[in-house]
Amino acid sequence: MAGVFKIVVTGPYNSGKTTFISTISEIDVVSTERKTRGLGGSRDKTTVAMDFGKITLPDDNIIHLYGTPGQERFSFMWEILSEGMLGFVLLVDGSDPSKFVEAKRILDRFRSFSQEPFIVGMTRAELPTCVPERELSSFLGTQGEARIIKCDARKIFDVKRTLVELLEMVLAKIDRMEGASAVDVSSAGSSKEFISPGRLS
Ligand SMILES: Nc1nc2c(ncn2[C@@H]2O[C@H](COP(=O)(O)OP(=O)(O)OP(=O)(O)O)[C@@H](O)[C@H]2O)c(=O)[nH]1
Ligand SMILES: [Mg+2]
Repeated sequence: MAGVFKIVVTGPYNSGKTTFISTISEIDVVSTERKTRGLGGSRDKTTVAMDFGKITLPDDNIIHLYGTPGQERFSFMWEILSEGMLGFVLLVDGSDPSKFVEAKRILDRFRSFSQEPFIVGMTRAELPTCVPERELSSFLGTQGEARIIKCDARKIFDVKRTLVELLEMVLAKIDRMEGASAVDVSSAGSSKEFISPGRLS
């Protein structure tokens, strides 16, 4: 029996969330982009509610990808979109340290309502102003908890690698839960047989 698994992609304004989902989604991304108002820069569109994309694995299992809006004023959507997710990707523009405070604020909010695994994808890593991964990791306080990997949201190889690493963390968590027999893992355990990261590659 096929399953549907949900992954959320979040991060500050302009970090690459919509691009990440569009790069890998097999359907045209269902997007709620609207014209930017007074945010500066050369962009003309920003996500105001959500993005939605879909990946069907060869065995008919499906991953649903939900992208959050980046702007704080739409943050009421974050928890709604995260309901039932297996894990999340936090995308951060590594070339713009002025966005790191916002990235940490988003991460803290997500941790306040979710204990699911997450991975940090550092976008714009090819730019000379990009900081080393360890600098972002220490700013976010994620050392030992979550990996940071360079991820150009425009490149399918990078997007796949990020999702595969996250799914491996999800599987490791399910393994730990199964090890702790006192915990009820009935739903998570049944997920495990489906979400083999190898099926993404
Ligand atoms: N140079 C470079 N550009 C990138 C990279 N990743 C994403 N982008 C670009 O970043 C821009 C913004 O991407 P979006 O996907 O719209 O960002 P977003 O996070 O959805 O933005 P909001 O919805 O407004 O929060 C796009 O032009 C992408 O092509 C990267 O690794 N390097
Ligand atoms: Mg967007």
